[in-house]
Amino acid sequence: MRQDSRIHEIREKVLAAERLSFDDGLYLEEHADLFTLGELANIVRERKNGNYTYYNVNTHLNPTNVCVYRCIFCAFRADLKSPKGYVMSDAEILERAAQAEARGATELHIVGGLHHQLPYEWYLNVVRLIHQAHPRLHLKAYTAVEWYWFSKLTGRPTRDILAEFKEAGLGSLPGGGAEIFHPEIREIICEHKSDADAWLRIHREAHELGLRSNATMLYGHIEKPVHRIDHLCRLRELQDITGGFQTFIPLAFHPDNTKLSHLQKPSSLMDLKIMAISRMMLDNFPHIKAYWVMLGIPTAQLALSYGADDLDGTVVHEKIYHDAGSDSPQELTVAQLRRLIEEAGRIPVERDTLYREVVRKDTAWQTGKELTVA
Ligand code: V47
Ligand code: SF4
Repeated sequence: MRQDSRIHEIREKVLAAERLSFDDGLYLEEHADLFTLGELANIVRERKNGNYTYYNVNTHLNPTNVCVYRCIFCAFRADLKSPKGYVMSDAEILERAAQAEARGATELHIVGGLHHQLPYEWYLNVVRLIHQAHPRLHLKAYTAVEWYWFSKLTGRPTRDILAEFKEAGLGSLPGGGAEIFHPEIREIICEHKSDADAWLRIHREAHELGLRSNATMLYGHIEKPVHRIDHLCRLRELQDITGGFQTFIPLAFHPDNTKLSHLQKPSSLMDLKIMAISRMMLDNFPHIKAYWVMLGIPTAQLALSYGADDLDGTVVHEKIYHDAGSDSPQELTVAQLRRLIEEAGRIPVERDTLYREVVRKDTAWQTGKELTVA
C-alpha cells in the first residue's frame, strides 16, 4: 500500500471529518491506490450511514425519446422522423403508472428527450395526469436540462415553472443532465445543452421551493481528473448553501451505439475509485448511490465498500443505459436487492424517494421514520 506523506495528511483530515480541498481530490485521483481509497471512503460512509444500505421500489418512465439535442454520449435519443422515435400516449403513460402502483412502487422516475414539436403543456400533463390517478406515487421528474428547455419553450422563468409543476404533483428532481460541468468538456459532449450555471441555478431554485434533488456526474469518456474534481467541488458549494441534495450518483459512460463508441467503457477499478473519491469530496451529501443498472451488479455490490450506501431500486423499463449497451437485467426484485446488500455485510433498508423508511407487506406499504442522518 502506498504511504506517502500527502496521503497521510489526507487520511488525518478524513479521520478528523475535515473537508478535503480541490488539490486533495486531485491528489487522490492521481496517486492514491484503491485499498486506501476504499478504506477512507468507508470511514465517511459509515460515519454518515452506519451499516445501512438503502434501496427503493421504483419504475422508470421515458415518455419520449425524440430529442432536439445530439449529445455525443447518448444512445437513447431519436430524430423527429426516425423509426426509433416514440411519444407515449396518455393511455400508455397511465398504464405504466398503474403497473408501477400495482407492483407496490413508491416512485416513478420520469425523464426523456426534448421533443421538437411537443408543447410545454404536454410535459406538464404527464405529471398532472399521473398524480391525479396515482397520488401515492412519488414523481421524481425531469432533469435540469428539461426544465431549461421548458423555460425556452415558454419564455417563463424556471422558478415559476418548477412551482407550477410542484402544484401539479412533482415530488423531486432527478440528478441527470449534469454530465461534466467544466466548459472544456461540456462544449464537446453536449454543446447546446444548459450550461453548468443554469443546471446549478435550477437545482438551487428547486431547493428553495422545498423540492429535494439528486446530482450526477458522467465519467469515463473524454474528461480528465481535474474536470471531475471541479464538478464535485461545484456541487459541494451549492449544497453548502441549500442543503437540498439527497444523493450523488456517479454515472459510468456506456459507449455502445453512441458517437463515442470507439472508447472503452470505464473499468471496475475506475468505477470504485470514482465512487470513493466522490464520497470523500462530497462531505455534505447524505448519500452516494451505486446505480446497479449502470455499474453492473458485481461492481455495484463492491461499491458498498467504497463509499456507496444506496443501490437505487428495482428499476424496470430502463432505456438510457440499455440503448447504450448495458447488459444489466431490466429489473431486480426486492429479494435480490436485499440479498446483494446482505452478502456485502450491510443491512438493507427500503426507503422512499425522500429517505423515509418504508414498511412493506408485499405490495402494500407505508412510510415511517426519517432515515437521513447527515
Ligand atoms: O443525464 C446518457 C446519462 C443521465 C449515457 O436521480 C449516460 O436518482 C452513461 O441521471 N452512458 C440520466 N450515461 C440518468 C440519471 C439518473 C440515473 C439513475 C438515478 C438518478 C437519480 C438519475 O444518464 C443523463 C446522462 O448523464 N447518460 N447516456 C450513456 N451512454
Ligand atoms: Fe437529448 Fe438528453 Fe440524450 Fe442529450 S442526453 S441527446 S438532451 S435525450
